[in-house]
Amino acid sequence: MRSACLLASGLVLSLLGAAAACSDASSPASSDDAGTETDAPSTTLKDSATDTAIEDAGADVEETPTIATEVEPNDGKVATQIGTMALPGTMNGVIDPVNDTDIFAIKLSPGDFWDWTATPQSADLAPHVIVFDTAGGLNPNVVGFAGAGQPAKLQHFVLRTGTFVVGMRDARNVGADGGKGGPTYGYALTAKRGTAQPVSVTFPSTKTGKLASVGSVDLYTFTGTGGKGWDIVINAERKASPSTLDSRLSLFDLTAKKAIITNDNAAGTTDSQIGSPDPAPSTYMVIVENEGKNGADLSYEIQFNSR
Ligand SMILES: [Ca+2]
Ligand SMILES: [Ca+2]
Ligand SMILES: [Ca+2]
Repeated sequence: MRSACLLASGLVLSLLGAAAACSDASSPASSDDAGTETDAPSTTLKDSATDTAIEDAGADVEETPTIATEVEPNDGKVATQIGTMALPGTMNGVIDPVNDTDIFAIKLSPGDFWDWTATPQSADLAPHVIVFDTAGGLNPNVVGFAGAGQPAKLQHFVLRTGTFVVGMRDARNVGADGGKGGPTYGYALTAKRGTAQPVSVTFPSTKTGKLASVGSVDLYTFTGTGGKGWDIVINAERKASPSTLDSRLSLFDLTAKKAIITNDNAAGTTDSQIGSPDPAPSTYMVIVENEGKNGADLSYEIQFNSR
């Protein structure tokens, strides 16, 4: 049901709800052109204390990382209480007092690939980082987390325009007031441009893979399918030796710089599947993500099937 997938529009609802990404389970790839996207009005969220001169640096401009320190209140409960983080860069903050949330507006563009790392400053913090679209569009939430004292990794291939924020919490406070936080719960949250290194595939073929962490993605790329319709199928829960990966699968047109489709779950499974009867000839990126919380075994098989 599509409506159940849309993110709540309120910041707090979006954050706490961590709603599932939108599924267009059986739609052909050519049909997903929902017109709900808007450019992020970032200037309305600007925090002068952390503003910098390189806010609008594009990929073709040399980007100097910005180092900043959070300014409270930034819990995101109202729109004026959101910080700003310039990318690439590092935000230094503290989960303090207990159950603190730190929310920063960020500017992302379709086709961007960002590597996030949330490094705790002591063994107290179990870092949890989330990037989501407060406009309630079709961008799925992306999440990375780690145990106390360990760095949390998050890779984010940006699918669509949106009004994005990044949020920091203690993982044990997510979904409930876990009572974690205090002056020793400091973190350094860093965003760098990642280097997409997709595996080239042709149809038909089958690959196996394993995400490096709960917040990691795997990337595949293909150019055209010889005019044939196709299906891309993940088997994780359904593979002979089931894994704990709860996959999400997206398709992005690298030539048009445009997201085509995202699927969380095919019918009757947490595995994902996308397809098209009449693909446009172009070069595509296939993004395999994890939407689950169980990182015990993130292995999977991915089939690239011709119709
Ligand atoms: Ca804080
Ligand atoms: Ca805060
Ligand atoms: Ca899934």
